[in-house]
Amino acid sequence: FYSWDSYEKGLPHCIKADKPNELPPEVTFSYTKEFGFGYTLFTRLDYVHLHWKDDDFFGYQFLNGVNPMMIRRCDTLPDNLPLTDNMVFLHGQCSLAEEIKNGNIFLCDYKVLDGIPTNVINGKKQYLMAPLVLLQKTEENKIMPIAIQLKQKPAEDNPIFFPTDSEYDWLLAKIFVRSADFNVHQLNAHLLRTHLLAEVFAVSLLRNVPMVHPLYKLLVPHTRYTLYINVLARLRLISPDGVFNHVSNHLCKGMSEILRRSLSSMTYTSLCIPDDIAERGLENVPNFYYKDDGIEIWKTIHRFVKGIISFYYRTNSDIENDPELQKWIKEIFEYGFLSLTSTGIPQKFTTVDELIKFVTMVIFTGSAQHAALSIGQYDYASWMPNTPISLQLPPPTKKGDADEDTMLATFPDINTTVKGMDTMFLLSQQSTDFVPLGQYPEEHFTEDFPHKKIEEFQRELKALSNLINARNKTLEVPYTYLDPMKVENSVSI
Ligand SMILES: *[C@@H]1O[C@H](CO)[C@@H](O)[C@H](O)[C@H]1NC(C)=O
Ligand SMILES: CC(=O)N[C@H]1CO[C@H](CO)[C@@H](O)[C@@H]1O
Ligand SMILES: [Fe+2]
Repeated sequence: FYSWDSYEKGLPHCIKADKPNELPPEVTFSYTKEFGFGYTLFTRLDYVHLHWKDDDFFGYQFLNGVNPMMIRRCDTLPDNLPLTDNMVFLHGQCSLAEEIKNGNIFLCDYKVLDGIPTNVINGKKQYLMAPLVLLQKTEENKIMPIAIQLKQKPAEDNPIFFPTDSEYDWLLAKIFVRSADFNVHQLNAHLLRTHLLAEVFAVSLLRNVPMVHPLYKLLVPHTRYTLYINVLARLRLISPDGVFNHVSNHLCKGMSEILRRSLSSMTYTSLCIPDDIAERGLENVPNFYYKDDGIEIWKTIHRFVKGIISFYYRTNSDIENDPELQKWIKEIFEYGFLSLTSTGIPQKFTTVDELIKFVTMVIFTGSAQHAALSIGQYDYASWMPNTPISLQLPPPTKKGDADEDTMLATFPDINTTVKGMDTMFLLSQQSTDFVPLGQYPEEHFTEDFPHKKIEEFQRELKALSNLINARNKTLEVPYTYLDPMKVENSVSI
C-alpha cells in the first residue's frame, strides 16, 4: 500500500499516489475534516495594518512572525555586503565592528533565491530578489534593520539601502525583503522542512514498522492526515497548474530549484531547535518567543519520548538488534535525505539516546514546528503590503526616484492578491477535528506504564500552556503559535 515515489529529482521522495483517492482509507481525511473547516481564526490584521511600515515591527517578524528560521548572529560581514562604518547609522554610540563583537548584529541572507527564474502573471514579468538584511539589537532590546542590499552581487545599480534614505526607497527595500521571505518561508521552512519531512517519516514508518511495535504506537498519531494533505498540496498548490504557480513570483521550475537548494543545505542540527538556536547564535536574544516556547516544548517532548523509549529499549544492543527500527531510519536517510551525509542525519541508530533525540525531532517537526510556521500565515499575510505574494516592478536601481505610485505599481494585481490570500486563509485554519499535541484519542499502547507517561506529558503541556498564556497578558502582540493547546499533533493542513 505504501510505496516511495520520486515527485521530482533532487527532492525528498514521497508517497506514491497522484490523487487522494489512491491512498489507503486509513490515512485519508474524516468526513468532518473534509467538509467542515473550522473557523477559530484570530487575526492580527489591525495591528499589522497599523505597523507594517515600522522598522521595529519589520525586525520583530524575523523572531516571532511566521518565519523565525532566517535570522542568525553575524560574526563577520559577508564579502558581498561591502559596508563601512561611516555608511551605516547605528543605534547607540558603538561602531559596526564593535557591535559585531558585542554580538548585537544579525544577518538574514536570502542567497537561496539568487538567480531563480520568475513568473509572468497577467502578462507581466514578476520580480524576486535575493536580499541581504543587516539588523542591530538596540539597548531597548529591539531588532532594527540597519542596511538592506537586494541582490547578492554588489554593483552600482544594486545600492545598499538605509533607514536614512527617502521614505519610499527604504520602504520598497523592506517590501522586497518581505516578498523574498514569503518564498523562503513557504518553500523551505514550511513545505520542505515540515510537510515533506513529516511525509518521509510517516511513509518509512508505515512501510517498515508493524502496528505492534512501540515506535509505531508512539509515532502513528503524529502522522495523521499528513499523506493526504501532501497529496492535495502536490495536486492543487504546487503543481504546474496549482495556485502558487498563478500567484507567486517564482516559476514552477524556480520552485523546484529553491527546494533542491534548500534540501542540499539542510542539516540535522537545524531540525533540532536547541541545536539550531545555538548554531545560529541566538541563545541570548531577548523577546524571542519562538525560541523560548519552542525549546520548552522540545524539552517536554524529549522527556516524554525518553520515558517511553527507555521503557522498551533497556540497552544500546536492544537498539542495534531491532531490524525494523533500523530499516525505518535507513529509508529516511536514503529516500528523504537522498543519502546526503552532509545533512548529518543518522543512517542507523546505535544508542538509546540517539533514538530518543531523533524521535523527539520527528514529533516536534510535525507538531510544534509546523504550528509555528503555519498558524500565523493569515495574521501576517492578510494585510498584503506586509507579505506581498509577488512583485511586478524591479526594485529601484538608484536612490531618490521612488514615490508612493512606484510602490503601488510594484504590488501585485488585486486579483492575484485575492487568490493568494484565499490560500493563506485556508492554510491557517484550525480544523474541526483538530487533535492538540499530546492527546491520543486512539489507544495504541496497552500497558499501564506508557499511559502514565502520556498523562504526565499532557499535564506538563497544560502547565506550559498556562505559563505562555500568563506571559501573553503582558505582551503588546501575544505570541500564541506555540501554545501547546493550539499546536496540532501532526501536519494536517
Ligand atoms: C487581473 O487583473 C489584471 C489587472 O487589473 C487584469 O489585467 C487581468 O485581466 C485580470 N485577470 C483576470 C483573470 O481577471
Ligand atoms: C491572542 C491570545 O490568544 N491571547 C491569549 C493570551 O493569554 C490570555 C490569558 O490567558 C488569553 O486570554 C488570550 O486569549
Ligand atoms: Fe502546513
